[in-house]
This record gives sequence, C-alpha cells and structure tokens, in this order.
Amino acid sequence: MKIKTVFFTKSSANHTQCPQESKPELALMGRSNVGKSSLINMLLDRKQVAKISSKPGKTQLINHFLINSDWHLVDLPGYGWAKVSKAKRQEWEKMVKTYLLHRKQLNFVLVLVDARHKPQKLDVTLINWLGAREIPFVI
Ligand SMILES: Nc1nc2c(ncn2[C@@H]2O[C@H](COP(=O)(O)OP(=O)(O)OP(=O)(O)O)[C@@H](O)[C@H]2O)c(=O)[nH]1
Ligand SMILES: [Mg+2]
Repeated sequence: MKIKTVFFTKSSANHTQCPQESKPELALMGRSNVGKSSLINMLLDRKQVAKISSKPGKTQLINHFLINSDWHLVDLPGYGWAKVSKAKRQEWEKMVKTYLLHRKQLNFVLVLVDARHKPQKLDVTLINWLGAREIPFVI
C-alpha cells in the first residue's frame, strides 16, 4: 500500500474518547519498549509521527493516526513494564482491554514480540486473552 497522507488524529484515555468516525482500524500491542511506536514510524515512513523513547512507558494513551484519509493505525501503551506501580499497570490493562473489547472499528490487532527472546509469560497470557475473546490478531 502506498502511504500518501498520515495525520495524527488524537490521543484518548479510554475507548469512549476515541474518534467517532466509522473508519476501520488496526492496533499495535506488545510489551513496553518492544518497538511498537518505532514500527509505526517505519511502516509509515515518517521519523517522528509516533513518539518513541529508549525508556519503557513512553506511550501512555490510545493514539490514532489517520492513513490516506481512509483508516486508522492505533498505537497502544505497552505492558509488562516492571518498574511501574501495580496501580498504573492495572490502569493500562483496563484502558487497553476495554478498548480491545468495545471498539467496533477495530479490525485486527498486530501483536509485536521480541524475536530475540522466547515468548514471555505475559505475551502468551495476553495472546490467549485475545483468542478467547475472538479478537482477530497476527503476531
Ligand atoms: N535493537 C532494536 N531496537 C529497536 C527496534 N525498534 C525499536 N527499537 C528501540 O527500542 C526503544 C523503544 O522503542 P519504542 O518504539 O518507543 O517502543 P514501544 O513499544 O512503543 O514502547 P512503549 O511506548 O513504552 O510501549 C527505542 O530506543 C527504539 O529506538 C529494533 O527493531 N531493534
Ligand atoms: Mg510506544
């Protein structure tokens, strides 16, 4: 696909704040710091459209990017960031899981895993969670 235009639409703290339009969307999920936001920049051939950091926990909201005025690519906060408090981890989980369960525009999820390591327990747990809820995904 040729990427003609890319616009950052908005950041949302929960699924009810997400863009109202009915355009289809694809979301990226994976561990904090695995490179979700970097992959978005690479796929879109833009250096800074999604914010990245060498420290985990950079993406903290649901970020919508409008591609070719046609569909949304969605950058989600990562999971498994050991240094963050349990309360913050639970907040992430609620935000992302509620989005994944209720967002009608979501067509499928791209789960990014670090190929240098064996599948991590949390990756497997969340992939099974997606499967049990019949949310289409690709790893
Ligand atoms: N070695 C290597 N480093 C990468 C790769 N992709 C991203 N990085 C680096 O990994 C770090 C984290 O990248 P991000 O794209 O911010 O990761 P993220 O998954 O969005 O992280 P959160 O927003 O915390 O969930 C940055 O320092 C990137 O430069 C890759 O393919 N290989
Ligand atoms: Mg990120």
